[in-house]
Amino acid sequence: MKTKAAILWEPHADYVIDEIELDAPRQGEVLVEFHACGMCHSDEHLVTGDMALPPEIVTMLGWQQYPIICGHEGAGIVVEVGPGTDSLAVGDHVVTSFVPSCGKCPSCVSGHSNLCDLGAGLLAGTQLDGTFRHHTNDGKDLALMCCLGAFAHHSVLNQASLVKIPEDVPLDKAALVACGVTTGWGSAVYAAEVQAGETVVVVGTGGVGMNAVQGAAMSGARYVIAVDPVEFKREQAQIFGATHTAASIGDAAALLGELTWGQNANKVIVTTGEGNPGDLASIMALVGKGGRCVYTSVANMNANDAQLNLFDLAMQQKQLVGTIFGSANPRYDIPRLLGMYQSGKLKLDELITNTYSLDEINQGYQDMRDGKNVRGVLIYK
Ligand code: CXF
Ligand code: ZN
Repeated sequence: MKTKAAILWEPHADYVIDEIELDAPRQGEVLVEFHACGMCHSDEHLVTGDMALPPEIVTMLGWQQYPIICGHEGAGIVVEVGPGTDSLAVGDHVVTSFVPSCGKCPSCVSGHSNLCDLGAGLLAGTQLDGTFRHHTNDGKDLALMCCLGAFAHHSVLNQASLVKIPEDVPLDKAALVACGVTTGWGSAVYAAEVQAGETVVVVGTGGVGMNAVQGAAMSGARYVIAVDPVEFKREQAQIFGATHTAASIGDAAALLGELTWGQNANKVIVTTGEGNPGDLASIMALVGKGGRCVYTSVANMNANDAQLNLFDLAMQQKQLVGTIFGSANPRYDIPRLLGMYQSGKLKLDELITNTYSLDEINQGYQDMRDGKNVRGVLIYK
């Protein structure tokens, strides 16, 4: 079939909106008609090249990175099922999961499906079986971000990459929980294990960080300090439960010192759109004795050097932990978070600053770069 997609032909380029050819779903796959897709900062790493592998590695592995269809925060409806699909049916409402869950590997069966073994293929560009379903009209294969490709009106995806959701949740709100909400909220609740009365700093309050603020406040933190250079985001953070705001890490350090009489933060959660290895030392200085820094941001995948005072790390018994997908279990936590939204306990409506059509995707990403959006959402239907 034909559908419409935003194609990124190479790093540092605009998305090109074009008609594409989509194959029928194969074993365990479904055709999804997307209704909405959030515009996460992680897609931007394909544009900046931060997530670009060296070309010789890509060739050696038989992978493809460009041209690619990005988009990993999608929500839609199943319109066709392929053979052997046992967990989804036509008409099911679904959101994407940017890490698939096979349900069988050691990570999945031990309750860490954000680390599913199928994640090994996230950068391959293909579907999970190593082949392509998406092609240009003149027959060139198109890669997919995280096996998804939600910057398109339709995609063919493996059932392991989809989570069924209740039909009464609006799909534009549901899309947010596919990545940003779950990643941010889980960073606070699971990875940081924020406890009642704690002092929490969230560095970077975009579509992920705003939900770390929300998760920390929900966990009973006494102080939640939102750090962002953009005034609009500092204002918005207060809607999600920030008790204080700071424009920079330096300002946050001064504020923390006053609020805690020098004890500093129990938890620091790093959710900047891009991870900057040069910031690590100043971020770790915000962490108090016995405290924990949770690193959620995506940094350049080829950057290996970061500054860290190892004496301070050991002597103050600090922890530095990474997290993917907020250490959540997509198939458990996505419906759980949507249930909390339906009961009025989780804010989703307030996260959407602007909506765009697929044709307006480049404007939407420019608005993100300009700090105008907590989350921009593409609406297809
Ligand atoms: C990212 C993590 C790296 C792969 C793409 C998705 N997470 C959230 O945006
Ligand atoms: Zn994302």
